[in-house]
Amino acid sequence: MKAYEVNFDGLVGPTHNYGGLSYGNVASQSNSHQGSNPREAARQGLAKMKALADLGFKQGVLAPQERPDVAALRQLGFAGTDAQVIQRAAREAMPLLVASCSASSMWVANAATVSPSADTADGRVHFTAANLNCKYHRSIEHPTTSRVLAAMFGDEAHFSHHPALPSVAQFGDEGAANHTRFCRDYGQAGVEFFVYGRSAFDSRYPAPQKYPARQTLEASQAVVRLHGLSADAVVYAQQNPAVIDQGVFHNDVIAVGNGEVLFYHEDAFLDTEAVLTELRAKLAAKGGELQAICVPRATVSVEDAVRSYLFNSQLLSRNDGSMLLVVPEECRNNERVWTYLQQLTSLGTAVREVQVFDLKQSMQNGGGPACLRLRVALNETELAAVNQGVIMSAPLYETLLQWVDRHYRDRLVDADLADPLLLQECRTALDELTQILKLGSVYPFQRQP
Ligand code: SUG
Repeated sequence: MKAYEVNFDGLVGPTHNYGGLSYGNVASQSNSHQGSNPREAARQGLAKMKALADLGFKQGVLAPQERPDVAALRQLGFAGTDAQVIQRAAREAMPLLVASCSASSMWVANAATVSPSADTADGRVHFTAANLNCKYHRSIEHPTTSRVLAAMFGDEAHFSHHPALPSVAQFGDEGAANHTRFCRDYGQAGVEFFVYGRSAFDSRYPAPQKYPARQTLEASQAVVRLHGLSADAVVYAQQNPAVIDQGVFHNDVIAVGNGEVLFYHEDAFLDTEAVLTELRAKLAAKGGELQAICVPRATVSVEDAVRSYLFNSQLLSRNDGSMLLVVPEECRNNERVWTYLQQLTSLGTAVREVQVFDLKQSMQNGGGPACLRLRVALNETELAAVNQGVIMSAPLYETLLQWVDRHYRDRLVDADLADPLLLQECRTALDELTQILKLGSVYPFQRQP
């Protein structure tokens, strides 16, 4: 049966702002408290979805979350009406209000880890929502993420959903941003590659000195067990702690894979040779041949990789077997990276074309093309079982564009987050969105008695 990789892109929410909330994420830190443009951010994301759908790639959309998260603020002791909760938080603990307003759910590569049915013991597609427990503003995402994923992939004959792992640092889980699947064909059994930053229970593993390692080995192992993956189809690799300390907070900032191709920076992993040997052997046992494309540090430094987000690109398979690399505009603005990219397409690898997208609003918070999408490999039957309301089409694109223009502000600064009207605007917008995408009642405000 034919199978596809479907990219579900996170729709940027109406409170998109630059909160400076992610220590260890260079862009988030350096653009802290600048004014943002939520409308532009959502439009940039939609333009990428539309362009890729027009090129024939299967494309879906993942809804944003209710923000400000008033329930989260109540849990922290702010009481009264919703407006009073927001205003009290603004007066007494602005950083908490900012965190409760983050539109960070747009980076859906962190929403969950997904294993296709060809890899799992029970032949269903498995999803584990990521606890994202390293950052408070992200740790509040997973309950709604789980409801949205269940509303999109509701058919239990084909889809199995696991709640987030225990929300403690020892099981820190950042979802698909640290997970890559290699295969010969999307419908065939493949090899799942789990990259972790540290071990929580074994002090023999080195750890970064400066910035946090968000993903633990133990979290990745738990996901492997939950999804029913067999040992011959799994490879673990430790991310190089030195690159985490240079701002590589997720593996998808330094490597990307698709099909039989791994595109990675020379400094991405610890013990790279052993990792490649294991990947090559396990993929070969599944009938595939690993194509490892290494970018040497002498050509592109880690600093250039972090600035340009060269590796936070989407590697997309075209019908003729070649691949398209989708990169952010920042790659064109970096001379060394752009020179490299111009050579890449003629190196004789599967990568034949590079397309550039302007995603500046998201990039300024450290979210490039790959952060904005969750990949779900589906066969034709599974694809037909997905809630069709979330599959991108020309009419859906037009509807969403008009919806954004109707409801989103074009400028947001910290002071605006204290405006209770913003909460009403968001709820009105999201209520309408759940009807457009046919999601049912997934948001807390829709579920209150
Ligand atoms: O978790 N930024 C996100 C960016 C996530 C990128 N995702 C992947 N690499 N897959 C993060 O650090 C910044 C929010 C702020 O500062 O307002 C933020 O959460």
